[in-house]
Amino acid sequence: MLKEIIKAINEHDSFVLATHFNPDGDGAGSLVALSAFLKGIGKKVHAYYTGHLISTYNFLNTDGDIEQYEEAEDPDSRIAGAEVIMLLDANEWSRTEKMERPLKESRALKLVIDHHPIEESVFDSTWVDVAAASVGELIHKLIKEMGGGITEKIGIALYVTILTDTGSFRFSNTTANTHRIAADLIDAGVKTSHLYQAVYERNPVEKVRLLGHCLANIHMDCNDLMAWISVSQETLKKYNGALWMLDGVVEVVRTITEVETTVLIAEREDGKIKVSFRSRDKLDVNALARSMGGGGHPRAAGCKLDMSLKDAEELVVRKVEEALAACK
Ligand SMILES: [Mn+2]
Repeated sequence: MLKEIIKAINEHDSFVLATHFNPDGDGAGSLVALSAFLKGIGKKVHAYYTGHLISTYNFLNTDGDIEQYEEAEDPDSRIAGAEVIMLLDANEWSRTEKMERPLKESRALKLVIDHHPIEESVFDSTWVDVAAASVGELIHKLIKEMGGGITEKIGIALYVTILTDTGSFRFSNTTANTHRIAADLIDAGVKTSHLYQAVYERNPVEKVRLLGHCLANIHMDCNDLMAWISVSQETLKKYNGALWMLDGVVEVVRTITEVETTVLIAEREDGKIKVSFRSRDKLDVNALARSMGGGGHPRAAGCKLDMSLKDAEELVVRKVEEALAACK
């Protein structure tokens, strides 16, 4: 609960913050905002992520507030020595991939701030609010509760968490409170159109060309209730692209009138298959992803499969077919 998070902050001095592998705008923005807030009240903070922070979000990290785990200086001893560890925008250690072991083994107090449904908590305290559109909304509440101010850096980082996790205030997770928080951030000086451009209009041409390829190769299934795209490493190489460039593709596909579910099936560099599910308003894709070892939100979820791209396509289409039949 929030109270326990505040107590932990008041009673301790050294913090390690972490988020999920390949942080998105919410993961990265939440790390930056919370670490700036904690540093501002005199705490020692290290914030780490694994995987790749896409260059889009570099502008959030000009002061190096968040560090790539493998490139950071001695992160394991900092994790081991921290008094408090906070996991943001995730509620399973495995979502941190290579950081899982050091985080688990640390004797720090372990807290979670998240908005994904949680199955079973292995943490000392969790503050999970599935009604929050972004974890940044929760960080905003935490800062306000503790009497903190919204500095320029915190305001920008929090606004990015909301912008990205609500698809610019378009997704069904957008609430009146989301807009109230956004208004507060604007009052604090956030320049909205500038941030919109920084996040959405800094695409390398390869990403836009790859999007063109994806849109030209949409598969329709389940009586047109399902639209899916499959992208191999070979295709990524052909377009000089990378996996992160597929971010946002499923949301474009979901705009097709009759479609309830859209799925992106993509081959990672290590041969594993990344699957992203989106649904419009019926199918619980969190439950669907969980049945394949993943998870997320009811309208946006994902999983990782250890099989060939072809096998993954067959499995996913069959699973979606079953799930759609069950929810009719
Ligand atoms: Mn999030």
